[in-house]
Amino acid sequence: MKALNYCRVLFFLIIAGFVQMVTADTSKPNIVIIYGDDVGYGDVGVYGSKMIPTPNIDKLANGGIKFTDGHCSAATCTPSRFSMLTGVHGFRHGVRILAPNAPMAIPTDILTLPKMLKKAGYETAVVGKWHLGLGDGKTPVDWNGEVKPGPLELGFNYSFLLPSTNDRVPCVYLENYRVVNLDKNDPLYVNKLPEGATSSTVYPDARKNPEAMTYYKSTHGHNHSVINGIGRIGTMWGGKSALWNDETMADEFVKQARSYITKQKGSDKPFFLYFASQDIHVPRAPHPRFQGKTKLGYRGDAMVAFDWATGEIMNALEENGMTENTIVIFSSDNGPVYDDGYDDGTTVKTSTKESDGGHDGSGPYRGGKYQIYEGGTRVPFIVRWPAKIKAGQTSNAMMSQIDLLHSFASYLNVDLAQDEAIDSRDTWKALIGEDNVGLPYMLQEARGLAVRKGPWKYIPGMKRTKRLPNGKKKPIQGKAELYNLVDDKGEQNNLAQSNPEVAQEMQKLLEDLKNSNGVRFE
Ligand code: NG6
Ligand code: CA
Repeated sequence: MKALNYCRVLFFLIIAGFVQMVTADTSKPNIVIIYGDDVGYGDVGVYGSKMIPTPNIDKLANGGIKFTDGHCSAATCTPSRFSMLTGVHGFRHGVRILAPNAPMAIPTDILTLPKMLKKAGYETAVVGKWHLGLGDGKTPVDWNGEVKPGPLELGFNYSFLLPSTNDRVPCVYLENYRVVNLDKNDPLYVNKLPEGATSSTVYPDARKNPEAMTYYKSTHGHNHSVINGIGRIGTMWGGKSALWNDETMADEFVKQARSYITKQKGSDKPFFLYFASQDIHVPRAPHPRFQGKTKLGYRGDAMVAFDWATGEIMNALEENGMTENTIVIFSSDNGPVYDDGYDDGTTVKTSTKESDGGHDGSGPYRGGKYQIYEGGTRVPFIVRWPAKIKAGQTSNAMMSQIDLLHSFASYLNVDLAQDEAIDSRDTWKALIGEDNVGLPYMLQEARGLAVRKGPWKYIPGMKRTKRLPNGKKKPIQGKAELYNLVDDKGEQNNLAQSNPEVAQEMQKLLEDLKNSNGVRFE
């Protein structure tokens, strides 16, 4: 009898699994982007990290494709996110790292990734770090009323945000248009108290009260309002009941993402979730259960927390029977940084040898966050989609996040107008492992631009000013740099002098791309 029941259950499970397989509509997969903040190429196990355990991210990579030449479009946050969500390079819109309370960087009348996906019938949501500005810039944002325009005007149906960065005010969560848990009697103001306004809560100013920084001290910058014992960029008043807790931020975002995923179960629409973790950006404040999990201080421990969060998203998909037909993309907004303004005990890289207590967040690449070298934009780039993508692949195709918009549009048959997503190209085949070349050329953005084509990487000489002993400033023209990344992945041997034709050709390509405003440049 028992055996018979067992057989029945087994039979039922096989049929249920089969039904799920045949009903999964691979023409409209769910899409989840898991986006890290300042996570470098070498911070992930499958990319070579030995000192930070990342079993969940490794599992994701082993279940799909690990790209070794995958890039964010810029070496800092705002332009990278801008490009991923619009398919347009940040420099075309003058996009830089945004200050607290900055207005929206993305105009509401241009195409975005979530708007395009909505056209294809998707439900769309963003959970996590925003840092793309809020409000129209004409009237100051009213943090006590409806905060808009924001992600909902850019095509997201739902948003749960850390409005700027975790080192900038306001230190509150924003759900759709409203600050979460805000007490009307303690209104929230950012950067400026409106005339006549008072606020019951005033936070210490780190410049006058450095002793208020009890969590750890800021080593440079980050010295305005002190919130939760941590100095922040910018001043805020009020909103005490709404303050986030830095140590539970990862838990909060996971909770929101889980709840969103679970709500999609049974829906006849596919969904897109942009999950943007604050880890491992400063101030790194991993939950105590992650503290001490690595020998690398809070930076390494925050990476362990991010790995946990990644695992939780994967578990949520699994629990809802969505693993098979969800494309999960894992990446980061820029390369690694060690000391980014907080005295959090992160060991500055001195050696890449574990025995020396070293860890190289850029892996074998030169430079990191803010820099034009490969370490600034070459980041972990993982794609998994069990229904279509064979597990266990490594691809050396040159890829950029800026191309996701066009690639998805082409798979989902959404037409793009000539003036939409102009820098985004269709790399769909490479994305699913059917082409291992990827992009023929690629722009990289930091303070200036660089261009890659074939084996070559070209960085034009930057104009700088030099201070002379007499105090006067003299403009100097920096040297152009040309590297052959096939022979020299660490960008050590500048070949610009010995290969002037190649350098010239690359300079021309860069100029052409830069000047191709308004028209799609294929
Ligand atoms: C810098 C901050 C840095 C970080 C960065 C933005 C100082 C001294 N440094 O201005 O801590 O917040 O901006 O990082 O203020 S990003 O990943 O969002 O681009
Ligand atoms: Ca970042």
